[in-house]
Order: sequence, then structure tokens, then C-alpha cells
Amino acid sequence: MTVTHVPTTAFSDQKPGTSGLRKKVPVFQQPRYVENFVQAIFDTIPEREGTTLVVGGDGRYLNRQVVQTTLKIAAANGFARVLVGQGGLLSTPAASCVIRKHGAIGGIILSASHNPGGPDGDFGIKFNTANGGPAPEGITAAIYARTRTLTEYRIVDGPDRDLDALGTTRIGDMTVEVIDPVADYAALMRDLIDFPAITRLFAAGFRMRFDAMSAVTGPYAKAILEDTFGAAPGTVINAVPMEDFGGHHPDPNPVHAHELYDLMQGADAPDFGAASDGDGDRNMIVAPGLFVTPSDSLAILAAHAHRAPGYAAGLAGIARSMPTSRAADRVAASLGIAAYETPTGWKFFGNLLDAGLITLCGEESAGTGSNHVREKDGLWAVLMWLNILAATGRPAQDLVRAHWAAFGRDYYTRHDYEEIDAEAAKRLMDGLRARLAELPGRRIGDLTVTSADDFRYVDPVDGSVTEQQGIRIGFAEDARVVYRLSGTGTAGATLRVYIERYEAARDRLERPVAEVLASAVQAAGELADIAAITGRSEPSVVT
Ligand code: VG1
Ligand code: CO
Repeated sequence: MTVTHVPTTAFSDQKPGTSGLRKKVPVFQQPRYVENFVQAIFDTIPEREGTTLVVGGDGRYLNRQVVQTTLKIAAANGFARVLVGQGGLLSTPAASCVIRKHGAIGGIILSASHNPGGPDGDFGIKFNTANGGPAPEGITAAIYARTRTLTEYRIVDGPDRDLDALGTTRIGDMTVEVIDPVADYAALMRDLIDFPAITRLFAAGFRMRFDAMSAVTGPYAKAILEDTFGAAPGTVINAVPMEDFGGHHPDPNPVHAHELYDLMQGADAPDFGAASDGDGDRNMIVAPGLFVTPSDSLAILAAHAHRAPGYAAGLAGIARSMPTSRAADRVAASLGIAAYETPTGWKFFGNLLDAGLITLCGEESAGTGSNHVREKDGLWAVLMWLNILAATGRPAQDLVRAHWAAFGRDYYTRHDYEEIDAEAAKRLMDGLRARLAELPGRRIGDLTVTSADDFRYVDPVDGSVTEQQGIRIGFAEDARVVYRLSGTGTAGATLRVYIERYEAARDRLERPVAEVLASAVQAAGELADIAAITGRSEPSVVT
């Protein structure tokens, strides 16, 4: 085996964000850009000699090419074996599953998640550790530091491998196993979820629509929903992964998955609608005539989880990212279990899951998951819903309304101001930070500020501290506004403003969301001076 040591110069912009290194495709196409980053990742795994690595991605443009490059660099860095999904595909939750099941030291997942793909779209590289979860902050910081000092990468030259045929080949001393990307994941789902009950549900005429958004979940959803449960052919739409996601934005929300959303609002709506994102870790849940917010979905899954065989023993605790609504906390309180609030990004759930402190966790951005893997898992959330629908025999919209009646409703919306000037975004956040101390007591419209702080997270397991994770403003009227800047965008800055208000009165549970949140939205704009600083009078996306 000949290892070539290729001299290189460092790039200054390879800092991983909320979920890996994410950039426009042309950035990744620069000579040595991918090689440098992959080598930097491997350099942070000193014990890699003789171990197993997992590689796969969401099938977007560059996926195959970067899989090939990663294999050749892995062979030069001492790995004994690489498991790669057929066609270079692995959804993010499936990659997590494969890493755990096969005792891999980690995995490289190629995805920019819900960001658009294609030659002008985005690409990304994520590194997951041996627990199957996103590398924690300490490791991503070490990777970034390494990218800045790197002077060479190592590679085994040779022809590209066939990624489409299942089976084993070698690159130098390293074994390359092309595996079925669905099999391990589907087996895990069978252990957790009541497959026979869901099969009976479909046999009795239950109808659903699953929009895979031309992204990686198509093969998984087809194998489980149609081929295993016997759901009608065509239940899964946009089921073939495409390099440019068919020109769509593979973000499962009412804006980007509007066809599904519109179908579910119509007269001929099926019983249940769902969608997932580019890499399969996000989910959207829609009942006939009723969109279920991800925050509510987490709370409802927590309240009913015991109905699924994998969770029959109950839950240890529940965690949610800070901007996620407090609906899940109310369920945790009623179950008498702990609720945790973490910074945005799945990497912050890893320690809590590994320590057995929580069983379920979720984010307002359509991410829900459990201790079965260490990533959020879009299809798992859909299967949990189906299990609960089968077990209760109740329509999805009834379950949501019953939940509100029992716990109250956390009205919720998120306003995104995309691609704003990065300097202006920083000025806005700095300005808010500077005024935090003077905000409590201030009256804005019909709301009164009672608390204002910059979220600082102390990890209860390892004591690590993460600062400046979003500004939280609490109001006496049980409303809350959160501001933070996105860590996944690839152009300018994106300001996210999360707005919620709690309502417990039985006769106020079905009001229009925009109406309930109007005064909090108004206050959010005024407090941060959003229009003047960003030059935008309206958000670019409201979900
Ligand atoms: C967004 C979401 C966050 C999610 C992250 C990755 O991050 O807000 O909740 O964990 O995307 O999701 P940000 O920093 O842009 O707000 V995905 O499906 O990339 O893996
Ligand atoms: Co994703």
C-alpha cells in the first residue's frame, strides 16, 4: 500500500457550526478543501489505527465524489474497515445506528441537511463519535484548530470504488464494506415500535402521505411504510433521492412542504401526513386540518411513549433545546421526571442520553429523537406517531386537542430573517445584550418583561460551559421571546426569533396563532429594533 503525503496549506474558514462544516458547493470544490477537512477530523482520533469508520451521506451533489475521497484518506490513516451505505447513502439517524451497532470509532456524514442541494446549493461534512452522536464542542474545536495548522494530508491513490454493489473490497490494507443503508435501521425500528399494530391499522384502511422531499428518507420510508406495513403504493411521494432534491428546499415545514400541507388542509386529506428533510433527521407532522408544531409533537410523544414497546418501561427524563416551547416540560412535570433545557443543536443531548438522564429529546426545528440513536430521527418520530394512533385508535387531530385540553396550549411561531448583513446581525445581538439588565419591568404593548438573559449552559454531566446560546426575554403574561443567530447558514447571517405564549383556558385553545402571538411579535420587533437594524420589515420565513 502506497501512502502519498500531499503538502497542503490551511484554509481559515473550516469552523464547524451547529451541525458540521456547511458551505456552498463551490467552496468544497476548491482543490484540497475536502481533503484538508477530512484529514483534520482523522487527526483528532489518535486511537484510530485498526478501527471501523462509517461513511455515508444524503445523496446530494458531491456526495459520491466526497465518499470516494474520504475512503482513500481513511485508508492512508490506519482504519481497518469502512462501512459505507450503498450508493454512498446513509440518513443521519441510520449512520448513528450503524456506528453504534458495529462498534465504529465514528462516522463521516455528508450532508447540509435541510439546505438546498445541487451545483449551486450547499454541501456539508459532519463528524460523529463512537456513541453515534455529533462530535461535542470540545472535538469540533479541536478539528477547527487542526484545520488551521495542517501542512499535509495522506491519501492512498487508486481508482474509485464501486459504491453500488453490496459487498467487500479493499483499498490498500483497509476493507471497504458496501452495506444496505436501510437494513440495520429497519431492524432497530422493529425492536422499538409495534409493527404488527401499525400493519393492522393500514389493513383497516388507514391512509397516509409521506413526503420524502426527493431526499435520503425515501428508501427507508418505502421499505417500512409500504413494503412492511402494507401502506398503499404511492403513500411515500418524492421517494427517490436526487442530487438537487428535484430543485426543492428539503426542509419539512409548512412553507417548503406546502404541497403536503395543502393536501392535509383539504377535504380529501388522508388520516396522517408527514415529511422529512435532506438527511432524514427532521420530521413534520400534519393531522387532517391541523399542523402539529414540533414542540407539541415532542410533548405528545412523551405523554404517549409508553404505548410503544421500546418505551413501555417509561421515560427517564426529557430534554428540549432552549428555543423549543415549554410544552414538553409540562408533560415531564406530570410524569414526575426531570426536564432539561439545552442549547440548540443535537450535540448537546449526547451527554444526557449517554448518562441515562433522558429518554426523549427534541427541538422546535422539527427534530425529535430518543436514546435509540444519538441523532434526531425523522422517520422514528413518524413511526412513534403511527404506533400511538394504532394503540389509541384515535385520530391524530383528536390526540392533539386532547393534549391541549389536558396541558394547555403553547402557541408558537418562529420568524427567520435570512441572509441579513452579518455585521448588522451582530450589532442587533450586541445591542440586546447590552440592554438586558434594564429590560425587566419594562412594559411593551400589553406585555411586561419579567426576565432577560443570555442563555448559558452548564452541562450537568461533564460540567462544560457553553456561553451566548440565545437571548431569552420572559413576560409576565406567560409569553417568551428568544433571539439567536443561526449556525447552519452559508450566506450572510440568519436571525431567528422564537415567539410563544401559553394559554390554559379551555375556551381559548383554538384561536388563530398569529392573533394570539401578535403582541409578543410586536414586542420582539421593538425590543431588538429589528426593522431599523436589519432593514427588513418582514421575516423571510415564518413557521
Ligand atoms: C438549525 C436548527 C437546530 C438544528 C440544526 C441542525 O440550526 O435551529 O435546531 O439542530 O439546524 O439541523 P441553526 O443554528 O441554523 O438554528 V439539520 O436537520 O442540520 O441537521
Ligand atoms: Co437534517
